[in-house]
Amino acid sequence: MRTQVGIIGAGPAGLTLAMLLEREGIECVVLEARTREYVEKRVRAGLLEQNTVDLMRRLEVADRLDREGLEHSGVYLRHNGRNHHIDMAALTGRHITIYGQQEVVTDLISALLDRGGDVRFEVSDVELRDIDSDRPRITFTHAGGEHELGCDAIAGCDGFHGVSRPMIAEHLSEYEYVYAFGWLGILADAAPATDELIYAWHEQGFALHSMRSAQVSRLYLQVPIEEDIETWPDDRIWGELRTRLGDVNVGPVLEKGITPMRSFVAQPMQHGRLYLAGDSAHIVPPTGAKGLNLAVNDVRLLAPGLVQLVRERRADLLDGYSTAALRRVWRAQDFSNYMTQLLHDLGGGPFERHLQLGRLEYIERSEAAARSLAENYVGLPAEPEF
Ligand code: RFL
Ligand code: PHB
Repeated sequence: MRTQVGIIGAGPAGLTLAMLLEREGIECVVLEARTREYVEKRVRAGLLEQNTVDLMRRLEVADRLDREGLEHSGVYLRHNGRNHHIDMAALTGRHITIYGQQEVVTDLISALLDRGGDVRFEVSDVELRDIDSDRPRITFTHAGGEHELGCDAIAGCDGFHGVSRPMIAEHLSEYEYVYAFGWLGILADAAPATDELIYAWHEQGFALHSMRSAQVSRLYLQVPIEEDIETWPDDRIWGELRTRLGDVNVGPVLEKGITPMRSFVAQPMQHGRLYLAGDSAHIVPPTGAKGLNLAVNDVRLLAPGLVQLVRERRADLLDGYSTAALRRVWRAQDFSNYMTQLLHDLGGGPFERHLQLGRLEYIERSEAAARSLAENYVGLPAEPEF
């Protein structure tokens, strides 16, 4: 088999890249380890930056997003029992949109398949070969048979635990910070008790009130790292959410899980004819809501380079890919780390906690401080695509 671009992973990065290439008439094949059903149900991110929404509109995959997405103008920061509204639309002129990652993934898959795109689910034994040459290959198993896919370039969009990054690890520098806590997240069949997201500082730890629709809430609690989910029956979760967030509406828990928190960057995001995008190259703690948005931005910058390589057999745009993408990655790393350190119990004792309260009050009192937070949260304007 031959194609022009081989894409590993059908998450937001891989699927958005496939759409960008499809629109330019570039052939690609997406190889995904999981089933279609699994990737369309995997509950993860929920907050889209304006840049991400704009790109989905440009790709003409935003009909449902425009109908069902909840456009928000800001968030609340909560401490000492009161909510303070940060009006991000007023401060930046830009909005944020709540729309589940699995909905984005579902929309992208159906648009790709409608347009004759080639997405293979349930592939295994994926191996990348000859990436130092102009004829890289991917070997994999699918539907019981062994296959080989030759291509001009490979996009490693296979997430943090994928096979792409380890392939080129010896050529990369890796930077990592692991936090001493995680997030216990639930999806609940209960109307959100708030009109905008609430990010709460609390003596007992951070909590976040998010949502997926007018009927479904998404809620998170800071918990110690390696906490056993079995020690968190629903009653305990609701009790703790009420303590940290004030009023919450209780309902059946549809999903629950614990996510570790990590900051990670591998750079450069390319070697030979392999280009990394999204979580395969970088992870941010979810407090800044940046992971999905960064993944989408990476491939926005990668696509023109791949188009040039296929059409003109030149790689000057691709050569600049990593540098261009990393600019936003490090900005998002700093912001995500800042939001995490502002709101969580970091274990440093009362002095540290008072500093956090001092910072929160500064954001409440200073428009400059609020604007700085807001422009990072909604996302700085997209960098030009070469
Ligand atoms: P993904 O989504 O992990 O997709 C990678 C895909 O590759 C497949 N795969 C393979 N396929 C073939 N062969 C292999 N060997 C493979 N190995 C892996 C996987 O099955 C998968 O389908 O990476 P991508 O596309 O880079 O997208 C990144 C985002 O998923 C991630 O950054 C966000 O979910 C992070 N995140 C958030 N981001 C936001 O922008 N806003 C948020 O509000 C937000 N909240 C969150 C989050 C992540 C969370 N968790 C669970 C990690 C909240 C949480 C709780
Ligand atoms: C979510 O809705 O899942 C969500 C929202 C904001 C975040 C993280 C997660 O910062």
